[in-house]
Amino acid sequence: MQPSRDQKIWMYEHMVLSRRFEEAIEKIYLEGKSPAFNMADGPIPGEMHLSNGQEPCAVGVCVHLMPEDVVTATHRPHHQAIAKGVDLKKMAAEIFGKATGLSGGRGGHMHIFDPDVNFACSGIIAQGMGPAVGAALSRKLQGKPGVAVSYIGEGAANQGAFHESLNLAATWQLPIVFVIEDNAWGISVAKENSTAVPRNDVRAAAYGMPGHFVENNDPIAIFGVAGQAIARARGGDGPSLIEIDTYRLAGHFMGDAEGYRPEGEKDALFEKDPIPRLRKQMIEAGDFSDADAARIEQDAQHKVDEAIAFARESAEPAPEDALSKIFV
Ligand SMILES: Cc1ncc(C[n+]2csc(CCOP(=O)(O)OP(=O)(O)O)c2C)c(N)n1
Repeated sequence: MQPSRDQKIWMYEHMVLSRRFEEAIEKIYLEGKSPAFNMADGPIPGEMHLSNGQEPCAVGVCVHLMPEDVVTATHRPHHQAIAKGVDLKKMAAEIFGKATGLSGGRGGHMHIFDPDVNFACSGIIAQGMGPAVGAALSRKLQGKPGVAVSYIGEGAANQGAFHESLNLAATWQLPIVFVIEDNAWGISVAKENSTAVPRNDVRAAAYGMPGHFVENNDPIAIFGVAGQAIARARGGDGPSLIEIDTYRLAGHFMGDAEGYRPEGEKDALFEKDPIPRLRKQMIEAGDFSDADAARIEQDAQHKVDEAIAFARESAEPAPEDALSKIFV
């Protein structure tokens, strides 16, 4: 399955939008933090996990999704949220902890929740898998259209929730696709030190579902494999698992000294940055011109500037409102 020109342009637009958004967040995160990385200070409080480099995993899958489809994402959620169509202004405001944010500023960057586009994420790793299975089950039982996509990192694939979710999804033949973004590191722990098998796609066989592996962080290859898995789910043929070989260009979180990386790893990763790679590939294929690509990049920057301005100008939640929208 190959993407159309329009689909490739959509993927490029959303990869660039995600990258520009995170570049802005990365700069602002450091504002007013004293000492540096004091999580309580500055316009963006709390931890910050950037997904720079992992954008292909978001666009190659979400380009196939409809508004009624559900995505549950991880603690590193910006690329997935942007590809699922979460409102950028409300997401920025949520990250800034503002009253205009998606959850009134109560969730922050690890808890982006947007019922308008059926998107949720969590700071608890593998937490989204059970709710994604539930969303898929509800669609099946109610005879409604829609599939669920559950994103996790390769470290989270060792959680009990992973195995329980795959088992139920296969037992009930649910319309769901599990997507593992293998960025090689779970914080500072290399995959080979946490996981008994080199590739998680083989684990799918234990649950009687197809397992796929996509090499080289390639959005076009991800498009093909994800298209097949999502079509299978939509057609009532049950779940699939996809593991994607990807990489994060940043640390695990803002402030990570990254001493665990072998020397030269970072430089090598930047050399295969998927955004310039796709740009070059699309120009060579005649999908767009250099000027078209530049326009897309300017447009993304403009959207990001607007979203950041909205977040900065929005009011803080009122103190008397602190306990509203909180469920215990
Ligand atoms: C249940 C649970 N245990 C531990 C943590 C702490 N923690 C946060 S991120 C992380 C590593 C996650 O690695 P991976 O799933 O590979 O995702 P990545 O950070 O690489 O995107 C851990 C252990 C957590 N958030 N939730």
